[in-house]
Amino acid sequence: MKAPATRSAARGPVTGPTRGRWRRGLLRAAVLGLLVSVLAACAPDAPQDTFDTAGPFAEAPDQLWNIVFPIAVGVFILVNGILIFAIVRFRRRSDEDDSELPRQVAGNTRLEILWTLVPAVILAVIAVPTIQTTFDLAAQPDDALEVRVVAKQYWFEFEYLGDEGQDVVTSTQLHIPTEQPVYLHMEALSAQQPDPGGVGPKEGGAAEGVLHSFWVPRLAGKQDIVPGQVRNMSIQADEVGRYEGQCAQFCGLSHSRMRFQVIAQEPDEFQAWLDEQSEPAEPADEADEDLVAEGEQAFTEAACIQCHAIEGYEGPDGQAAEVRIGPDLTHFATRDTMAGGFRESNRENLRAWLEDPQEFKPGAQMPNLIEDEQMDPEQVEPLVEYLMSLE
Ligand code: HEC
Ligand SMILES: [Cu+2]
Repeated sequence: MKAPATRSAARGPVTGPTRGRWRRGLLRAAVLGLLVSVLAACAPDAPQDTFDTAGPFAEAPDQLWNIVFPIAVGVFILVNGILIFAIVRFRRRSDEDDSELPRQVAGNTRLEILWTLVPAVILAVIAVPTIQTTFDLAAQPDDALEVRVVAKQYWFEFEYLGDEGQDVVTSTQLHIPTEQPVYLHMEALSAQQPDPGGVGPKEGGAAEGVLHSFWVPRLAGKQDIVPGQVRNMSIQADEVGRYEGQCAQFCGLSHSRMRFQVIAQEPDEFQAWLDEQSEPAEPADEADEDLVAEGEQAFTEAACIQCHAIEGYEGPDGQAAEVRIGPDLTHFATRDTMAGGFRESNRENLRAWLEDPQEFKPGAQMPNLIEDEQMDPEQVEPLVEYLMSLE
């Protein structure tokens, strides 16, 4: 059948008031959308700005963007320009407008070839630097510091590898030296099973983690961490500073509270930090010794020892704390954020955390030990004193 020759034959008449309401709604949505985008771009201090790159592994994808974005804008303007032209030029001018349809060009071979070839050429041109950059970013850089990253619900563990790593394990705050590439070996592990340590396949339940994604926008692109696999990526910071990161893949109830910080230090300061972390904590001077001793004992009695490692710890019967289900607490007091880096680490927050982890961080995989009758409420204060002495 031939297409209907007139427009009013093709569809029923749209009455005036309905059309007006539609137009006003569309206009409002457009203005609101524009306003939101403009306001979002005005954030004065954006700690996770992908354009404010701070190292080569973030600059490479940014440079790619510099090529692709102008092309995309060109295509956008061209396509939408033609679209708007067609809408305005061939619009129905009134309800009584019975004019002919514009000239139909379906099946025009020359046009078909043109608009197949042009995008193909554009994509081919973009593919060259994209593939090059992808391969460059995937290679392990020379002289890299190697760190294992473990993603768990809902926090990151960091294990410094090799002899120079000195078996240091920490969480939530990743210290790195400036101007040196850091090559990450990333795994997703179960939140309830102990982490046996080391890169590679894991036995039993430890491997049963969920999908996460490691993202420090100013230092590198985003990399998914898939359970049962080791995913690699490099980061590097050219300047001393603190770079905010987060899990960027929905991984459960407290996904939005799964953050971390990369702390870049001068190489000698970093080395001093690493040396210090490799030793048991030195009790802080201002700590109340009796309370600390009480807290140290409570650490075993209140079941903390079943999930947390503390290097050099000795329980009432000489027990060592070595289980890696929750974060390693050896130098807990040297970190200034806690529980996935979404809150400051201080006495008040620590108290709130121990009293009710679920209230503090919904979905957290640390049980409420008071409710479970493992911990006496009286033990909270000594535990706070003890943990805050771990420097
Ligand atoms: C069943 C395992 C388990 C037990 C028992 C347990 N925790 Fe935890 N703990 C965890 C997990 C898992 C996390 C990480 C939660 C998160 O951030 O989502 C955690 C986090 C913490 C943190 C924050 C650490 C950091 O670096 O951010 C502290 C402090 C802590 N626990 C102290 C304790 C104390 C004290 C006890 C004993 C009263 C205890 N935990 C008992 C599993 C446990
Ligand atoms: Cu996550």
